[in-house]
Formats: sequence, structure tokens, C-alpha cells
Amino acid sequence: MTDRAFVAGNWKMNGSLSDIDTFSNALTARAADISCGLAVCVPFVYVARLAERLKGSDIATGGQDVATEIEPGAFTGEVSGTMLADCGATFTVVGHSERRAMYGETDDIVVAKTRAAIACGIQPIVCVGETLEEREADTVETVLKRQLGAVLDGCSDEELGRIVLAYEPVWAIGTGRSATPEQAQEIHAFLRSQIAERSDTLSRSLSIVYGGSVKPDNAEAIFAGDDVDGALVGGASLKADSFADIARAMP
Ligand code: G2H
Repeated sequence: MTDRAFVAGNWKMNGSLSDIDTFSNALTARAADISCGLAVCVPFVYVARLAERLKGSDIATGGQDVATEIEPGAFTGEVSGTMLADCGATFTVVGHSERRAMYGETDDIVVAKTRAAIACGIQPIVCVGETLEEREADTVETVLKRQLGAVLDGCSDEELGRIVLAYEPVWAIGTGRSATPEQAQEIHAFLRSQIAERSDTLSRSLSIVYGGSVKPDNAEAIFAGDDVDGALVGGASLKADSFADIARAMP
């Protein structure tokens, strides 16, 4: 297993305080034989509770978004990286396709959120990925170059060293239709080559994880790709059993 190995859960808008307690108890009990990095990204309101429950374990807590602003102020409904850190989070998802598609997040906003998270000591899990229409129009590389290029252009080398990149083809999200291991490896290699154009060292150290209907029964095959460093897991991260099984599938 490389140092890049990382599996994160993304609960999306699911869960309750009681689920956090049940899940954290079950996951900590199953974590002993998991050697990759682990994080669980939950709704903001549950971050503090999860961090408290995971205290003393090697499992990190994360949010699912972050404000572009760092300083306190009149930004109703927003949650800053400082607040996330105050609640015990060390990661957050940024630029998930659901936020890009449903909440109008542009590449510029994704860059601003990425930088704001890092400035607050939070590692952003930055998501990129093409839609089905973009794949069928054969524009996958153009779309990914644009999304990743914005982050590469907008961040310093030091900032880039703090990010985890998640490749999430939109057509594979929550659909039960995962990318094939070959498709995932091909795109991850492409993303790594784009990063290498900026810095060889960075391309060797940066974790690129796959997201989109990862389950215990397809994780091992997906993880077989040399450039696939782990997963961002949605539905299958809601239960500690399936999340732990996926993390255990990391070679
Ligand atoms: C992709 C993924 C987690 P799921 O969004 O970010 O969700 O595994 O449910 O497809």
C-alpha cells in the first residue's frame, strides 16, 4: 500500500445523531486491520459529534462543503473552515458534482473554497468529473482539464500538496453503475499526467481517489489500477460494515 491510500465516506444529506453514534462505535471496532487513511464526511451539524466519537482513533472527520470566506461575518447559512476545524474536522469535500449541478458552484468557486479550506488547516477532497453527455460527446479530457486546470492554476504548490483529488464521473454517482476498473485507471492516469505537467513530485504524492457507486463487491477491482489511490464512497459509507469492507479492499 502506498502513502497515497485513502478512503473517505461522503454521507451526503443522510444520518442522525444516533446514526453517528452507532456508526462510529462500529467503525472503530472494525478499523484495527485497515491500513489506508480513513475519513468520514458528514453533514455540518454532525461534525462535532462524529469528531468527538472518533477521538483517539486514526479515523478523520470531515464536512461536505466550506465557505469561501474565512473571517466571521454576515454570510447567513455558511460554515467556514475555521468553524469546521473548531468542531474537529480535518477534511472537507469541495466541488462535489451535486454542488456544481444543483447549487451553481463554478470552477472559480471550487478554487476559492479549496484555498479557504487549506487556509483553515482543512484538507479539501476536490471533486472533478464529467457528465454522461460530456462522455458521449467525447469531451471527457477537455472537461477534466478545465476543472483540474482551474485548481492547478489557482493554488500554490504548497496548497496543492494539501489536497486529495476525487474523480467522480457524474453518470456513476448513486446510479449503481460504476466506471469499469479500466475506465477509472485511464482517467486517473490522465489526471496524474496533468498534475505532472505542474510538478512531478506533486503527481507522485497526491492521492487521486475514485467515486461513483463504489461498493464492497467492486472495490478490489477498482483499486487494482496503479493510479487509483482509494475511493470517495457515498451510499456504501452509511454503514460501518460496508465502508470498512471497502477500505479493507485497498491493496
Ligand atoms: C459519488 C459518491 C460519493 P455514491 O457522489 O461522493 O456517491 O458512492 O453513492 O455513488
